[in-house]
Amino acid sequence: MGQDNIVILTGAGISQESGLDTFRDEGGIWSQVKLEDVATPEAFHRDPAKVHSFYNARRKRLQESAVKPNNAHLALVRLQNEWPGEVTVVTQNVDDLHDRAGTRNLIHMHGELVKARCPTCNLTTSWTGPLTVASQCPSCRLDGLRPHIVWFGEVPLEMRRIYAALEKASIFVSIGTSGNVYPAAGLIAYAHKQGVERCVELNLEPSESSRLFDERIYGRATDVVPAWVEKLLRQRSKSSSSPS
Ligand code: BV8
Repeated sequence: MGQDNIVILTGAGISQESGLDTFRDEGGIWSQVKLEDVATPEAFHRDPAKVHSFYNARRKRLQESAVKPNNAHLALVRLQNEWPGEVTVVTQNVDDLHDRAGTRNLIHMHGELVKARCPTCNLTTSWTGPLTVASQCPSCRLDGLRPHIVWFGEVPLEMRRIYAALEKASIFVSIGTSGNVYPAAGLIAYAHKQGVERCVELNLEPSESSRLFDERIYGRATDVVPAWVEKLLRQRSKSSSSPS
């Protein structure tokens, strides 16, 4: 049964107004490239240069000055600062906009664009420039470094920590995700199973699992997320000041 904790799942929609493409919207990333060619271990084995070039371009875009955290990212930091319980943010996004906004207790379940990983010694290291087939691991000195990204067919990161956070949450919020990719898309079902009392969807449009949410608010993330945070904090301060 939940305590006064919140788990927030975010997807590409929260970063769209910061200038980053989503995946499945019209003109999104998966309409520009086939995911089988760039986001699977098989693709990396077959053509590492092509996979590097896909992620190098996204890493470069992320570091352009126009790309920065927006008011939705910042509203979640406000919630963390003002909410009395624990607020865990689980992101499917590989961008670093939550980090730059100052989010704490953040889980990057699909990895991070600004890191590289050595498949030989497993070192994960900060990597802001391009990766090539000749990029060497700073620890074991072998080449073959890969982007620190969870590809299709690989197990997402920190799943135990995510499930544990949901087991002691009373609110689950899903923001800017279409609900197509598992296990992230299954977290709403897990939240229900754990008796999470309030499940909220904030998105531009209904997701694949919208019917499972108790509360659904549709609009741009920079509008609906700050407004929802404000409403939640106001409800909270009213209920804590009213006599019991
Ligand atoms: C796993 C790499 C086992 C990172 C990504 C059937 C066949 C084969 C496989 C499967 C199958 N069924 C399930 C699977 C498993 C598979 C899967 O789910 N496939 C799907 C496609 C069917 N999953 C896996 O392989 C995962 N691994 O299952 O391992 C396991 C698991 C647990 C425990 C034990 C074993 C691995 C998944 C790895 C995913 N990696 N890509 C990268 O390059 O970035 S996926 C990719 O999709 C991104 O990472 C992204 O984060 C993720 C989710 O997408 P969204 O964020 O939702 O983005 P999308 O574009 O879809 O939606 C955006 C939404 O925002 C829209 O709704 C839109 O309306 C809204 N929006 C737009 N603008 C705004 C907005 N909202 C608000 N404001 C706006 N301005």
